[in-house]
Amino acid sequence: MYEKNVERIEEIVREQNSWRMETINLIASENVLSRRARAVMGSDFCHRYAEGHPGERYYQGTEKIDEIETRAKQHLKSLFNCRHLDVRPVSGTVANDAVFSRYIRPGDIVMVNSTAGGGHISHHKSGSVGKYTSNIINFPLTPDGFHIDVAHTLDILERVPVKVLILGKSLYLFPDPVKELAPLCKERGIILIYDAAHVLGLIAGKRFHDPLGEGAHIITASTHKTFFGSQRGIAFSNMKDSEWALIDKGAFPGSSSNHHLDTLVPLAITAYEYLEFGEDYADQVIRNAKALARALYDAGFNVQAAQFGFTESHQVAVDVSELGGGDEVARILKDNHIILNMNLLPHEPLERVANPAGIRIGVQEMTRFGMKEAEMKVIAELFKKCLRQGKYMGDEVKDFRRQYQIVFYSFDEDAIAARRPKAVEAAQS
Ligand code: DSN
Repeated sequence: MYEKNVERIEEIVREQNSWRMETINLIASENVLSRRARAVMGSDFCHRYAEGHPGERYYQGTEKIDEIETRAKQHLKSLFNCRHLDVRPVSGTVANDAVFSRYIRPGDIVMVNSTAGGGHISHHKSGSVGKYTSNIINFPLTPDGFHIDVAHTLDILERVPVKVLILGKSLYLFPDPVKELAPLCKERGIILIYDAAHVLGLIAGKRFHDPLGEGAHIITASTHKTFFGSQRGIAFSNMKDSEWALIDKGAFPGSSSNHHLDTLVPLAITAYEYLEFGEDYADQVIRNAKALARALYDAGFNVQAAQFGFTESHQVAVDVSELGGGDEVARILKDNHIILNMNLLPHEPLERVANPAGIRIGVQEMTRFGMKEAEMKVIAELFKKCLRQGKYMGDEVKDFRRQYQIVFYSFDEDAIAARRPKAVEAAQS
């Protein structure tokens, strides 16, 4: 009786798979797995449990996942140059909760990036931090809105007994000031947490700043934004073993029991891809973001932070209020097969959240599909035709995107073949 419904679900998945390969995806929090990483999902591991740590499980039959988890941890630790790392949180928000629950008590004062300033929902009253305290204050921003005002922040920290700072955010153009704030945090015993969800792949590729090296106490992140892994979370630190034991308990049993082995397996593959290709990829991501920002600016768009070179990350922020606002613009672009999201800009009131002035653009996924600076110019031209000239460009977008189907920075066969120098190909034919 319900078989037709099953067929419809299967059909929707097929539709999604082919439609997404014909869109230009610029959602800043997404990325794609390589074919080889994706192919290991749906194995027997999708049925299994493995609480605890490799070799110290609460279930029998975990030897195989023990080896995979051990390898994933070992290589992620070397990428992030840290002593402790937990791969068990099943998302970035779960990683945040595992950590916040250890440090924040009722009444504690926590300082975060505001929502309009780009802060993540889990840092706020309605999210994870709000479960533990309601004393949440925002970092003051410089007039451009994309930087924390360091002098003002240090002044607040001198006067107000802040217990925890949470740096890192979701609208993230320039590195937050870890090295400027860490010395005072150390002196005062303030816990400096850095949420690297958006920029993990740039940190691993050594093309952003190094928040752990600069003095952050602990890093949390999701593993699927600029870092092109499966959808999971991690936490890592160089803290003392005795303190890490608390975080360990925060991850399990504090915020999860089984840790979804099916998505852990591709993450182990991604770690190897990153060790081999991460620096080249991160380099190209940042080049592409700068190139797209410049091309949009030259096409007449109100690209933010022009005076600072637009961006140092994978993101570009554009004020589109003169074109109807973020909601309207994101819808027009979607109708043309270009996918991104509306975004509050710094200094906008929260009431504008349903149609904010901004759009947020991330270039990491298109970079993984092999696009470079020249392609960013094409994308800016498509924006101009859709948004400034009111033309339907959907067919052109699809034709353009169909040329970029290989997932680069991977060990996929087609990526390897495409990288091979022409002379080698000629010699083999
Ligand atoms: N809110 C997501 C984003 O940045 O898109 C992250 O969880």
